[in-house]
Amino acid sequence: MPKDLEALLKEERIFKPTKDIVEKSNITQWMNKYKIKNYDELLKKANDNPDWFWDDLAKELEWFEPYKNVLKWDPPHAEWFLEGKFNIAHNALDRHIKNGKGDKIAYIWEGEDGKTRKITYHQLWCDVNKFANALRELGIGKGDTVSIYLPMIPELPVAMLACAKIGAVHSVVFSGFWAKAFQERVNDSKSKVAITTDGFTRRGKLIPLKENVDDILQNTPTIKNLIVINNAGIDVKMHEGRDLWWHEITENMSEECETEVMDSEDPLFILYTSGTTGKPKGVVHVHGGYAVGIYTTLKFVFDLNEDDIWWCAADIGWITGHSYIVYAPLLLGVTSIIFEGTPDYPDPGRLWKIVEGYKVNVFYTAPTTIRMFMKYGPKWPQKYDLSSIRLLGSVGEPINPEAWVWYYKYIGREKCPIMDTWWQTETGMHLITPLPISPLKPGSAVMPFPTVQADILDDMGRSLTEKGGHLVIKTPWPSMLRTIYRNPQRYIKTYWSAFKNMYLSGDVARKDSDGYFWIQGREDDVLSVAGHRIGTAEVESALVSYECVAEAAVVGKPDEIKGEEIAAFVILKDNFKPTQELKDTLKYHVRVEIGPVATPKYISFVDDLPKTRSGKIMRRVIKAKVKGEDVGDTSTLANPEAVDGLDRAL
Ligand code: 6R9
Repeated sequence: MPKDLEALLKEERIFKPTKDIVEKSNITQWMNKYKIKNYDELLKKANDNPDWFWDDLAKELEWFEPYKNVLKWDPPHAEWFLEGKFNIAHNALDRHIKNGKGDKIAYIWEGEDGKTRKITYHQLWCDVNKFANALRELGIGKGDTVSIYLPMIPELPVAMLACAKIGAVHSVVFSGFWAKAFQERVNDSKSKVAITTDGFTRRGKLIPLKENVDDILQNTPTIKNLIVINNAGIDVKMHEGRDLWWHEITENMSEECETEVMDSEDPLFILYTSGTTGKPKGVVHVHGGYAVGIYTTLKFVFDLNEDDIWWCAADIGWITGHSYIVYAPLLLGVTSIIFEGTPDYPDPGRLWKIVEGYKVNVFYTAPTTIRMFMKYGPKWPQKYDLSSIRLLGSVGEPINPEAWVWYYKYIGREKCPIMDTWWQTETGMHLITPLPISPLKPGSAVMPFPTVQADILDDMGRSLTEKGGHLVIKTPWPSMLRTIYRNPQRYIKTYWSAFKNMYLSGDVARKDSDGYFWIQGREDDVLSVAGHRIGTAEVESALVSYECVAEAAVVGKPDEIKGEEIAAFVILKDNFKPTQELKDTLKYHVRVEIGPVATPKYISFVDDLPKTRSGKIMRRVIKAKVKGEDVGDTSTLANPEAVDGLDRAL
């Protein structure tokens, strides 16, 4: 690490926010209302009375009919804002139009090629209403699922909000996934309509999305219509009776659309996330509690004010984009950036140029991006005026202290607190996070958000301090997942079976003697590649689906920039030769099956894989080998000699 950063890290282990930041913050204003003097008192008061806390904030949103109770907690099922009538789209759009804020800019969109569009709340509201009407014409209504497979173009939030408006449930699939992954998710969600685009460019290269989707639509029996956005302007074949152009079906639609009155607990969306075994899990979020949770966290953690320009540089295809690009900023009525491109294209100054150009005030990204910029060096951010930035955020994986101080120094100019927010697709909102008033320790996500009680447990359920253990959440929160779509048993088994009435996060973490949380990573077999969660099982099954592969084991290999890279160990069927060409073919195969994010960086051919006597692959042993660590106890292995084989392959 460079000397100046080392000094920064050593000298100030604790970074205290300035008096000015503390006094002006939304959380302080709110605390003043209740005469709460400091952070400790806030946590105590909120934890003692969570209903009071959430009730107060829920009232800042508009309910068609008020809820009767804040919470019904019947573990592992929570219901929030019971019997309240609500719609998130009404709160994100109609409420602002009614309050005369229609001319305010909701989104500043910047395309990969530098094109820009500014979309006011009124324009967004009209676009959403027109598309919502078009969906209704196609017979889509309350409770129907719609699969959305789009890059970061303005139609993506429009499509999501239109679904919400008419009570349909959206299921967005990240556009970086290959169509096969889309097929699996469409079938699991039983969607009636799918939405895609003719194509888009990534690093200047054209991705013909519609053509890829055509290949899989023979295998998605529930789909009646495919709606296509004319984005890249390329020639595509439209299937008579099935395919419809977005611009044609919206053309004559009314700009007004009646909002479906939903129950607080009605589903809003499904978002698939990788699990340890088999199929991805369809995490279900609802209208009421989800809205209140993300609204509150964006307001208090990222401290947004009326005039702020907010930039969450994630993809909408992941939960971070759902919560903090699409819904929460609109609920708060602020202006946000949507950026279609990649951070270092056409050069590593791209993000900083956007910050300078639009005078971004609060900026949120992932450690993998910061580590990439560390590699390019400070000269890139130094070319631009970043003085508009007031607060920074990090999400997706643990931020190592080196990256933290780099971010703090070169992007935050040693002035901006960094909100290292820990949360998950399942949690919907930040759960362990600093507030702008918290003293910070680089690399720690600080403490649970008010009302949330988290703990670190050993296998026996005993609370641990200063030791790594299972990170659990002991209290319900409004935007928690309600179930796994069409698989309620899996919901219970995955999250609520390890410890009674506690949510098992699947992460390993440590709590220090000051009560600060340090997240260490996933404890199951989910990889985190550049902040994307990828199940080892998914990559393995893609590998095994190739004709010459007998068996495969996938582990994460630590990587300075991406956090982890995928390393695959493959046993070939007899008669197949382990060649470099075959390695490349396998990489390509996984790419096609799942998508570029899941492509293994390393492939090694082995004769055997270490297994338990019950036949389970011991990924722990393989992982230790990949990391060059001691493999530990191998007495439970059926074939200890396989470990030596790994050595030869590495
Ligand atoms: C929001 C999001 C969730 C997993 C989670 C954990 C890791 C997220 C983190 C973090 C350390 C943070 N994670 N935020 N680890 N510090 N601030 O990323 O959701 O895609 O579901 O991933 O990401 O391992 O369990 P999701």
